[in-house]
Amino acid sequence: MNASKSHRSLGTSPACIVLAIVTASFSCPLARAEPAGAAGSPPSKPNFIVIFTDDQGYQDVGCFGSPLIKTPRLDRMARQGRKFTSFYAQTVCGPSRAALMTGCYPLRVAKRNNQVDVHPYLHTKEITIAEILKAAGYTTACFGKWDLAGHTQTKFDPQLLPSQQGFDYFFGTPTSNDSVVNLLRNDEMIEKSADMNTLTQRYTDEAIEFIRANRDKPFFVYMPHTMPHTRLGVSDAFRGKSKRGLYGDIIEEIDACVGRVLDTVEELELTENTYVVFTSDNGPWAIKGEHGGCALPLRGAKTSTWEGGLRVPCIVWAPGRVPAGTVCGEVTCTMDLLPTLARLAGGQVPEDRVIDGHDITALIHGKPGAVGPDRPYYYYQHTHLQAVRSGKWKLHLPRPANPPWTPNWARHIDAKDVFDIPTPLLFDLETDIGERTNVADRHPEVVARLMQLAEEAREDIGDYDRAGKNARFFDPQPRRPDAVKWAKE
Ligand SMILES: [Ca+2]
Repeated sequence: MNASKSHRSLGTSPACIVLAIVTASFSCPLARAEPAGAAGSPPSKPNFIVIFTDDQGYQDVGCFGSPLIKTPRLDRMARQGRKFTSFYAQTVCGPSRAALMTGCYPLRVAKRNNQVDVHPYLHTKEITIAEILKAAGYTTACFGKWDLAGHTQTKFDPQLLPSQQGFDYFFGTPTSNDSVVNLLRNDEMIEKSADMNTLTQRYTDEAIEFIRANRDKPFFVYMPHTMPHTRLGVSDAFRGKSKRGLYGDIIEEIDACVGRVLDTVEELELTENTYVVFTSDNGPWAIKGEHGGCALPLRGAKTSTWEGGLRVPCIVWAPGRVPAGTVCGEVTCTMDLLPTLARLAGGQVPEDRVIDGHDITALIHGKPGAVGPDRPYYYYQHTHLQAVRSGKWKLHLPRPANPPWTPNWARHIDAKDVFDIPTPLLFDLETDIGERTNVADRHPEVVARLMQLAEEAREDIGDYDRAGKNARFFDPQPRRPDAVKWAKE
């Protein structure tokens, strides 16, 4: 009998956006402090569901302030769970997935042939969150957009698909929907040019089917939605229904699909043994106008290292474990999920390599007095370190408006957010979340401290013109030829 069936049912309401990790009981020493199952039930590991939308802006959830988009399920998820308001992803799709999968800055992780493409070819010798959970006894599945085997719908590397990176099951697409979406089941192409209007529901259908089939064993379900990345598509049931155009329709459909997942968790009586996490891979593609999202009150958008580029909405739901209706403003990030889920699962975080993420279990569980990890947060745009955050302070490093060593990202954001930065800019994010008032002149000691932190990152992780000493290279080819090129100039 499923141990979770003896757990108290949560009630009737489904949640909002959830990254759900379903937990059962733990057998490892680290987990002994966790709540035990009901009397007589064997310990079990929690389940995890991570829902990762594409290009959804910081404001594009009702409970994160959207004035027009209705997200009743995500809002309820937040009322039953915990909002994270200083949660960071990366500035674009591929690197953001590399960070989530490995718990590391994208520039640190190994790529095929040591090349740093804009969208990584994630090396199979990297250890993914799925591999860690699989080794801990989990059944693992990915439903949606992978984007770590090549940013192409046809010429991707089959050796780098989810099946080679720790996932038992895959239903989804190799990369973004810029052109078409081809669908794979495991390693087999099953459908070309799929109807994008159907994707949100189809990924959800398949994920729910998987959850039902695996309800009696610990599972990790990763749902990287294709939407709301353009080209936009929505089912007829949601088309024209929102007050925010097609983009709003799509968010409202995603919201409903999050609700379907949460309803399934509740129906299967897995509520008290599942963590659901909902978040986005980067900021909104604002230049798409009505087809893009919104990051207000943050500055900037997707591709930029302004807050709007990579600070994303995040909700964690696990009734009975995560305190209902609470908010955490500590600096947290997608990289933290790997060590956190590993801890909750009784899994092993790799010890033979640097992992940037921290275990934020205490923050997720709302442990009294818990504070964020003592670490700086680094803002990379592709290979370029552009800013650093420490506590409430964020420092933008000097740089040209559109550095020649990165892609032409400037065309992706509002022109007023693109300018030369000849001297460091310092912002107090607690009082100035929109990064409007440069206070560098008033706090030279803070500027100096953050400049030093940036230098440490350059040495450790790297920058556009140097390979970091702890960046990983597993192949015989030259290391970071792009860095060699720019270091010479
Ligand atoms: Ca994206």
